[in-house]
Amino acid sequence: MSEALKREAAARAVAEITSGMKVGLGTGSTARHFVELLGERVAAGLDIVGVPTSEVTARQARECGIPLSDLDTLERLDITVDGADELDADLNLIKGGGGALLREKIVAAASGAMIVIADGSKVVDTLGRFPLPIEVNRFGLGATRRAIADIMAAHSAEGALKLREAAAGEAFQTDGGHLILDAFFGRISRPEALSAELLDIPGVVQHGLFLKMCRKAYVATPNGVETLL
Ligand code: ABF
Repeated sequence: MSEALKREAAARAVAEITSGMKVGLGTGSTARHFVELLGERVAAGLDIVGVPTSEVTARQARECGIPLSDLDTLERLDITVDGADELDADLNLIKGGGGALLREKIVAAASGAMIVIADGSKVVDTLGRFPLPIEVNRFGLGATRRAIADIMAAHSAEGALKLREAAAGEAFQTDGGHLILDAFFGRISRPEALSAELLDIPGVVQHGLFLKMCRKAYVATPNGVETLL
């Protein structure tokens, strides 16, 4: 999908931001358009404060002149705008392809509303074509892997469970110092049950299923930006 179309979707989200708002700033290429366009509005006088969902986004936001704070100071936000790897008709999401799912979920959960901006290729009938990112503690990785693999089997997963690498032979590390296992389900027919079962595993920190958190999506398509509610 063209960057121009993604930027158009981001512009629709920016239009919802008003002075006085505390705004969660998402991660990824589409969220970057949001940060850049929001920065232009801040330069024109919009009075907001942002909370980034990753170190990458924090750098982008500073470059764009957006005043930043954090969730220790603010506790609650008005709105979060973020990208997604998949979204279904119920606006349930898979996120975490960029490795920021934990802070993204913390920020989204602290927000009064979450808006997703994405290109049309992210819309699916059933979640799971995109591998589900699972953020895990380094301690006891073998036991955690086994527990997740057992759950994948119980959910008829079609594929493997892979440790995400930053480079050949080097494990990717999240901002929080954890690792990510990518679980290739193929399709996830019972996302609520899967979410609860994964979170029951002690070594699982968080996963990329964002269920009932998003209330609106601006989706870029060749025919223009569609609004999903
Ligand atoms: C981030 O946005 C991640 O959760 C997700 O993987 C990514 C999608 O990136 P893009 O907008 O570049 O497709 O929030």
